Amino acid sequence: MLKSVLVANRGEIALRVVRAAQDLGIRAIAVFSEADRGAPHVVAADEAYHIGPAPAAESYLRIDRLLDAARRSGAEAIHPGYGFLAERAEFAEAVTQAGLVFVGPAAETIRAMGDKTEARRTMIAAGVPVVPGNADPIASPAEAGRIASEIGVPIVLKAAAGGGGKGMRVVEDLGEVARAYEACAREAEAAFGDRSVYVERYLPRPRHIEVQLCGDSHGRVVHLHERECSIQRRHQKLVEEAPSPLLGPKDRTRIGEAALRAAEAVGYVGAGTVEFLWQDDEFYFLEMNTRIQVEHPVTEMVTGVDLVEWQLRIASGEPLPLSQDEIPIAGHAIECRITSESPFDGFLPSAGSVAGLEVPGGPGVRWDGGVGVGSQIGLHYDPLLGKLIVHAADRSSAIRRMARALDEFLIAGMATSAPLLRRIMHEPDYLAGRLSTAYLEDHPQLLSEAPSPGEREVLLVAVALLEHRRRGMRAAPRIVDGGHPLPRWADLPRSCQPSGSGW
Ligand code: MV4
Repeated sequence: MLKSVLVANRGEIALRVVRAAQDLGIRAIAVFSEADRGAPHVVAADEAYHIGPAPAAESYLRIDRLLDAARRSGAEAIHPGYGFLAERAEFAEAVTQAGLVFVGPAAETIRAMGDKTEARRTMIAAGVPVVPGNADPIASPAEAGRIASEIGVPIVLKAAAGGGGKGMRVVEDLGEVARAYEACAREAEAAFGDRSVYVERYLPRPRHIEVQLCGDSHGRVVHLHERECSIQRRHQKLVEEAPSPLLGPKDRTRIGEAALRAAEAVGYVGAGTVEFLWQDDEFYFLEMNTRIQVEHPVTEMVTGVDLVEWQLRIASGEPLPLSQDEIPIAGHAIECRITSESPFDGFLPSAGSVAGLEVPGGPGVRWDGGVGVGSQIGLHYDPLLGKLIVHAADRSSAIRRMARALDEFLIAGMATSAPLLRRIMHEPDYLAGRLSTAYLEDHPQLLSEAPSPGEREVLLVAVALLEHRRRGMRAAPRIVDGGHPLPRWADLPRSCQPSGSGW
């Protein structure tokens, strides 16, 4: 087993990795930018190294500074988390060349899956279904037009070096293809330094289902079933669950086996995910993510596997702890992402200081957070504050439990996604499992402003209640603001309550 690992990340995932390492008796080494002094991942780690000013380009993205911190700390391995450098082949390569263990797949695997046309060709060769289209980069506008007329509109043009929806262009009209191709290639050149573009048939309302994989360095691969990630906004997921509510046992087996073929085709080592689009009883390979993902906890809750522990065991050269038939699904799990964005203001990022934080608890509730009271939430990094995850026997119990946990959850000091998530947990289509990647566009009422909740009043009550609970007082509080008694949380009009009729 590794003895030490440097966590090249911040926020909730850095804390998540620190905890998993410490659970295994591995010394956890944090790094931090100027903005993250005293952050929870830093406090929790066994050691921490300053790597530069707040901007990520001068800290968390600086390979030289990370390697220097690794050298100074004597770290044996580097865990990249997600985002930042997690899927940069040159980082994995630099880590290995420095004589350290990269907790993730080989640099060549990262590079091969980062090129979306190469990934498509690999999957076709492995017998994994891909969206109809072409697998080679398109050479000219004329060729784009020819392929489009073969497969028919609508089509989507994608950057070979893209992924995650960046540089995607939907074309509805054959006459527009050549111009769209030029624009897409130009954008791809500017964004990724690579103007290669490929074509797929466009699926209008697909569901997004992904399969979790783990491979060890002894040639074995298992999958840990699927996650449903259809509720998203501009490619940022909001709610994820496992298993997918609309997959029967037969389809579950089909998609799991396809994901295993994908992993075997690239000799996958580490934790990874195969993303599929699902439409009309068919599924199609989309991308392979060569990292631990934000939504990994829902898989952990239904399989009982600690995926970060597995990553560290795999990186230590250990065999996979379980075989495929030892990984059943038990119950249902849901994750809600709490971000510092205002859902009723076009998801405007919201900055501020965390004035109060009340984290839910009780049976089947998990909070993977990266902030504490006093944390400054700025605009330098991703807005993810933490993730609320619940597990229950079945989907409707899990939804009720999530609604309850969201009611308990309280963060004061900035706008968050929590009110929107509460609404989703009561929305009939969500309850019925009628999900698609167009869910939010199809339910615009969820994004309309709450009926005059008296935001300041609610906030004052929240902060006062937090203070009350912090002092360990039990009696019902009488909260007074400027001489006027304020209502208790439970006394607020229903429209002001997170779980009230207005939500
Ligand atoms: C698509 C598609 C429809 N048809 N490809 C967006 C993220 C990137 N990984 C690929 N994406 C899509 N590719 C074809 N041929 C629709 C999407 C898409 C999407 C995919 C997954 C999750 C959310 C999405 C939201 C909008 C569009």
